[in-house]
Amino acid sequence: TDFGKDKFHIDGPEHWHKHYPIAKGDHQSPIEINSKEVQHDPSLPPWFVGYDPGAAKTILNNGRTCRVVFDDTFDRSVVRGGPLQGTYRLRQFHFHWGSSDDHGSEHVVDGVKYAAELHLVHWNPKYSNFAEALKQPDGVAVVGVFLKVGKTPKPEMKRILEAIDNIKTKGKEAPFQNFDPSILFPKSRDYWTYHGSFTTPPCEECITWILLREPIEVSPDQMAKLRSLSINAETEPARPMVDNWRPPQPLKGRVVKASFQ
Ligand code: SG4
Ligand code: ZN
Repeated sequence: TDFGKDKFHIDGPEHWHKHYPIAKGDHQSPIEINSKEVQHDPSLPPWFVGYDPGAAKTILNNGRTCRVVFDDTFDRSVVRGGPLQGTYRLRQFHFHWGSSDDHGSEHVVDGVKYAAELHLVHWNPKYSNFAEALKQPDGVAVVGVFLKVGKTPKPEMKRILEAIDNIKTKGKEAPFQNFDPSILFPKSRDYWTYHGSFTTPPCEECITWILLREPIEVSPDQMAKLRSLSINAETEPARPMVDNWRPPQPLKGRVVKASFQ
């Protein structure tokens, strides 16, 4: 794969900077969160989403992840509050995961790698479109949710995991409608926030990260279902889609803020 474990692979994260110099920039993601070094900021407001289930459009396998895409032609599904100025529009969500339960997340918390990480990608509509937004330091907001493996399946994951059967191989896309992704959130709205980047090339430094402290729990079967996706096209030899995470990048003096004590 292009990611995580194969760090010395010719296309791996260690090599991205040769084509995308910003991959060695000062605001790269993911990072390791060290809870002893984060700064509690009592002035950080709570964050809110208003997601319209009707904005969900399709689910697709792009050979790197599975992604659910939303209509973002107007302020239909938005996140606001927290560290953000104004509202940001939901464009898509996707997951990162590992080949086994002991790794797979991109952000690492006090040395803990979760089995997977959900990213909900939103853009700032004060810029004319997504492509313009990702050239701006305040262009994009990603809400990150950790997935850990436990006994209890997360029923809210069911529709996504069922849809996976229709997009097993690279390039497949299927309708995915009437879905409000806020059903995937944990109970607590506590978060860490910092300024960072996309975790795939070109790794633009345009993201306000809102990382939720509380992980959601999924069952081993549910994790296995994610790993049943393939990075190959239908006619090619089977290669599982696993370890599509980038490892933590240097903090370079950034201070992570916490909304909670
Ligand atoms: C995944 O590869 C998504 O499929 C990409 O979405 C996304 O890139 C990329 O992750 C990086 O996003 O939240 N992990 S991340 O930093 O959203 C973009 C698409 O390629 C630009 C559309
Ligand atoms: Zn991501």
